[in-house]
Amino acid sequence: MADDIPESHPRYRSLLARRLLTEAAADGLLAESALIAHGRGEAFDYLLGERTTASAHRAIGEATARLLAAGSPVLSVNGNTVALAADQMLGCAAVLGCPIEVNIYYRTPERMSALLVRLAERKLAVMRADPPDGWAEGSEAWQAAVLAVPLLGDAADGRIPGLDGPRAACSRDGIMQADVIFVPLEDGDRCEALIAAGKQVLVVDLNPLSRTARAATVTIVDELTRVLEELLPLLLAGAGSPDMEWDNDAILLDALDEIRSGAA
Ligand code: PTJ
Repeated sequence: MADDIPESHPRYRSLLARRLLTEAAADGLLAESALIAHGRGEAFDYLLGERTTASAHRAIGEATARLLAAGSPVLSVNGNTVALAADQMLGCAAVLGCPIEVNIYYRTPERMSALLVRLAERKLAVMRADPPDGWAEGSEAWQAAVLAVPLLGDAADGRIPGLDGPRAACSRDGIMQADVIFVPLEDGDRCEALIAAGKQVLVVDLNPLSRTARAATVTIVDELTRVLEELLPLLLAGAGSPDMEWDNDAILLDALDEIRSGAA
């Protein structure tokens, strides 16, 4: 797919992400503004030093604990997330035994169907691959766990209360009934509506000033693929209990401090 980008290139990860996104755009998976959203993310990542900060590590740990403690977790994916990290999201869903719901802001039947087809294809690839380090139950159990991941979103038989139009559509068996939702690159309105509906919303957003970052229960201010590299092993290892005193504002202030000190 991106064989012509040498791994030794100092900007390998950035070039790879751009390649994955431009290919996904050509395949009809992405919203028209997806590359603008990615560019904004890249700019914040530059300012954060393109690394997972100490407070982001803490937020990833908290998200892990909340996902593992959830009664009914759901991983919500949009176009950018499928393009960048379909395999990692499927791995996390397999470990958690939970659904993945395609829930996109710019909803069209064509994109919904293209994203679900892509996830189904990647599901077969992840099944055939070796289980991740830390999966102790062997290959057959891994294949069964990946196979069992429900891919939701098509039915749109639920609605997120307090939102109008297609962006309110969701799945009754997914987001509608979930208590904890992990949703990278969420829209601010929808994040607020999910919180108002009593759900815990765990987001990944490189912009610590966004409405999503400020509204979420737990905000991981970090780049999505870096987050997932850390989240999967933590889910496999198990984690402590959720912190009932979790101070999300402190995480956002810390990210802003990181940006200020890096720029100084
Ligand atoms: O697939 P759809 O229809 O749901 O549309 C997806 C996009 C991303 C186009 C849509 O949700 C959108 O317009 O998003 P925004 O409002 O531009 O917000 C995207 C946020 O994600 C910005 O704050 C970016 O900084 C951040 N972001 C972008 N890429 C990454 C990221 N955060 C973490 N990791 C990334 N790779």
